[in-house]
Amino acid sequence: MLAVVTGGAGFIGSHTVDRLIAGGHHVVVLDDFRTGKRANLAQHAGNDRLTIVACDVAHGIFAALAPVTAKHGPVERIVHLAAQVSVVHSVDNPLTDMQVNYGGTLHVLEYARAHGVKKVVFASSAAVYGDVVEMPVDEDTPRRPVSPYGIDKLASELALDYYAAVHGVPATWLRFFNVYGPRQDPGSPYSGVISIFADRARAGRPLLIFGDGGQTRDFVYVGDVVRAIVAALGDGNSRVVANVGTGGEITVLQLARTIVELCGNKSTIDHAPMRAGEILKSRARVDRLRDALGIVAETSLVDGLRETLR
Ligand code: UD2
Repeated sequence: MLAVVTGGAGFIGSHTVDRLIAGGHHVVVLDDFRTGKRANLAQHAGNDRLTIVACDVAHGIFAALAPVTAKHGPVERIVHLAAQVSVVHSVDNPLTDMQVNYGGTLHVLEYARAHGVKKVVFASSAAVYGDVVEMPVDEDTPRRPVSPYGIDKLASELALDYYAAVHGVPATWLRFFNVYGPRQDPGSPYSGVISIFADRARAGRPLLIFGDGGQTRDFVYVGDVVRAIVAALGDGNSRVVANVGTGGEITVLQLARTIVELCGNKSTIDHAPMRAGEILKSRARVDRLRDALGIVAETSLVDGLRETLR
């Protein structure tokens, strides 16, 4: 199978590529390398089943894919992960967010429609729900995003549903909760909290918690997320949406303590004011992930943290 992974040089993307290549597929990575890194794919150097093309999805993917398909045949499946990933950035730059995160999805869908792609899998987000009181959150919870990022992810979901219904482009979309694991970049203040805490705790530096640390998140290991992506890439489940989480939750304070303990050093835990727009609780209902896609997150938080720290 020839599969395209947009954002394939990123954190989740590169793990997806690893899995698809291990499964014997030919993979084409489209990435603009703004946040993706070639180093994330260095393990496949010299493998002729991986083709890497520099491409910004906001500008379309037809031209980037034409030489590849001329050589290797038609694209059968697309995993669309390329995105502007920061919620905070989207608040300050809603137009860029729309161009990349919604526009990019439309470009992918236009390609899929024109070329009869057999499945598009899209990375949506828990951000489409906004601030929800009732936990766990199921997929039918009203979508009330509170950021341009969440709005563009939701708009993308609607576009997928429309292209599936009207143009017959099979599509499945997954709402990721808090994904973590190796290769997540701790480089920005808005990087995933586990990447930041791991980076600091390893160096014995203080961990900074925003608020009292009582807020909870459903942290799901990237290996489990990739299993869900690959399951969704198969036939069936068109117009199906599923949360991707563990169904559990942990407070940020407990998380910080666990990471310090695993590192076995003396990082202190400090506090700063709560971030604006912060949600207090987040936990996925994961029945649909199990029932529709046959996936249950199986990596415990401690095992996933150990792997991340290693
Ligand atoms: C996650 C997603 C985001 C969006 C959102 C939807 C990640 C990295 N981000 O944002 O893309 O889908 O969910 O709701 O998955 N924290 C600290 N100290 C730090 C960094 C973070 O205390 O140094 C706290 C932060 O205030 C929050 C929690 O840790 O309560 C998780 O923060 P995050 O940035 O990893 O993810 P989140 O849930 O804000």
